[in-house]
Amino acid sequence: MSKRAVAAAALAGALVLGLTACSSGSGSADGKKSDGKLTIGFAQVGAESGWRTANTKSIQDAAKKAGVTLKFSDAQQKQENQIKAIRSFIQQKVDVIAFSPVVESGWDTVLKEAKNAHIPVILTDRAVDSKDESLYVSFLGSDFVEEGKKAGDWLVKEYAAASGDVNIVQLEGTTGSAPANDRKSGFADAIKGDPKFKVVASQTGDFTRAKGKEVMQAFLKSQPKIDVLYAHNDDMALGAIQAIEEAGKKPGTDIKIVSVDGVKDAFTAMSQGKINFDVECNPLLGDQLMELAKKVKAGESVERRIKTEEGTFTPEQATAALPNRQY
Ligand code: GZL
Repeated sequence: MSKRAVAAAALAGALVLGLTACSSGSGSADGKKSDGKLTIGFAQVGAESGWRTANTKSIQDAAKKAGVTLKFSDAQQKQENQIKAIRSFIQQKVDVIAFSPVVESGWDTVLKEAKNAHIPVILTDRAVDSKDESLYVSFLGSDFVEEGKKAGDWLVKEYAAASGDVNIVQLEGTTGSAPANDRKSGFADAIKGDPKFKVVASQTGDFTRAKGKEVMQAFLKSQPKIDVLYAHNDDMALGAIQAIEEAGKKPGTDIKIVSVDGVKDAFTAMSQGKINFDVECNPLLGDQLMELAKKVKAGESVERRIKTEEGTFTPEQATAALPNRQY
């Protein structure tokens, strides 16, 4: 066969292969993938913090590794955008919907639409306050009350010998979100036994560095004496550190800081003595989510509540962990 004929045959073969590959994923008439591949629609909160970025990467990497088709949306911390994304996933007839609810309330209507479309829902990271437990099959994420308690327990130990008032300012997470509500209540429970601990100011910094800095600047102006900052996440703590330093004070010394998440930038601040204690909140939920979604699609029973493993870090522990910290 001439060279030209061989080349023509090879090109024809490649074209056929290509078309076959494209058509095999098209699925049945209703648009639902029928090639056995799992398709997940994931509605992410946003990209507000180092924790969220690590969480998104974990989910995207895990989907690739598991051969899962991931339809991903970033809601820019707006509930209406998450609801729109969930409705779009219902229209696209995905196999499973997963999301991290930006706030606890206001989900029943759209989750009932998913239920009526026979699309199972998995909650990751944050919870909803719906009374109707049939609206989701499982909740994979941290125990935020426990995280707040760990922060408070550390403070009680740290100030065991102190006699005078310990004035605390609190940077809260996104208003109405499960981590903000629960980290606040867990912390309050841990310190309520000793009247010397006084939360003299508490305001949302919306989990961002910029807002955390802005609110800390206001605290520094309005509060005559601040001994401790309790930040519901590291990004707000890092923003607050900038404000404290610009006010001529030493974070970690003049104002002690206890935070939550355990991201790399916070560990760097801890190694510099600027944050005194960090309660880990594990963002690496991707692999567990893929396994869970595969079981759900296969009709297997799954646990209603799956809590993530996480620890706490002193400056020494954070410094030692820094070189290998993934996020
Ligand atoms: C907690 C997560 C929180 C993090 C913040 O699981 O929802 O949202 O603590 C993030 O950093 O913005």
